[in-house]
Amino acid sequence: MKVLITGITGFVGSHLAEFLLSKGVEVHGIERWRSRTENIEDFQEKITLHECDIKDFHSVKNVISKVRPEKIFHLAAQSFVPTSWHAPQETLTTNIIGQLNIFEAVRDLGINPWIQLACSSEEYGMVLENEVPIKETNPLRPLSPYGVSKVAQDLLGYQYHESYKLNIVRTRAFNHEGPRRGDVFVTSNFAKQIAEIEKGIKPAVIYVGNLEARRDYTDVRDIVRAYWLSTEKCVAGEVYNICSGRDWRIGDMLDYLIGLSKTRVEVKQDPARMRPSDVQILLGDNTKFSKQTGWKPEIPFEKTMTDLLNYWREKVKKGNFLTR
Ligand code: A2R
Repeated sequence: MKVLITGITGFVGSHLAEFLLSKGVEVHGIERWRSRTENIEDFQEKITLHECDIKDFHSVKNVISKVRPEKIFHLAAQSFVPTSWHAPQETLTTNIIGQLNIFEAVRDLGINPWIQLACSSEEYGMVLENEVPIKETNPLRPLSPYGVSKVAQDLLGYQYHESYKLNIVRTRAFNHEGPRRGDVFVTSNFAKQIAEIEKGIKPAVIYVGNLEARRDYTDVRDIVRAYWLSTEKCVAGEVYNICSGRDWRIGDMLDYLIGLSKTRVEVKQDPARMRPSDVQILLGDNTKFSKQTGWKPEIPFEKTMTDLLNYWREKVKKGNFLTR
């Protein structure tokens, strides 16, 4: 089995690569010339990297033509919601046109690999109280350019399956966390701040945004197992929520992290960390995916948070500060 992972240098891609290597799969991935490779450095010699920017059709077609993968896990994206406010055009181009390039390359080459699309719970956007837990049939009311880009990726996947019978499976993952999460994401940002405070290199104050929002968290290692299963057991053209079905208030997640540390910290609101329009609750219903694949999350969120904090403690100890 030969697979291609776009976004292999990122948070999810690196975990997926490790998971697939453990199953004996031949793993290929794409990197850009200035990609940071620290997420994959522990196993880089076991994978094959190809230089490619998904915005460039020729580059995408070249790689797919060379690898001829049986499965493509399409994870490459501008993945950060707040950045999508500052750079909406870049977000839409990378996420939508980048994916279009993959579809068109596959069509041009006359191959039909399974293509898993990393769609997102951010597509649901504004969710009414009586709509939780959210099913796949819920209306999509995205509240950020990122959310809109993911709706477009999702629907483009649907359309290319319907029009050209491409073996596309769409997964809408809710929040996923764990070691290697970029420090712009809230769980990782809090964990990093705590590790820095413990080390004494930052005053004992944690800056926070909206603590009242509620999120459905799953460990990234459960998510990548789900992505694999989606290409093994799901129906092409269909869309599946991947989530734990349990929500956490962000403030409670922060209290849990602080409780893992012996250091006393003060929590302060930072207006710069509030989004122009935030999604108040994202709680998913994973029934469709669980029934189809037998998947359920195995790693408790408490372990995810502990592993994340330990990851940052290690990084801070080495003086190795990852930004994103
Ligand atoms: O920034 P890089 O060069 O390390 O690569 C990132 C890659 N990427 C691209 N690859 C090729 N051409 C591009 N134009 C391009 N733009 C970005 O996507 C990196 O390997 C990956 C993004 O990694 P993270 O930001 O860590 O995202 P994460 O959390 O792994 O999300 C994976 C997927 C995304 O589609 C999200 O939107 C979705 O799951 O939630």
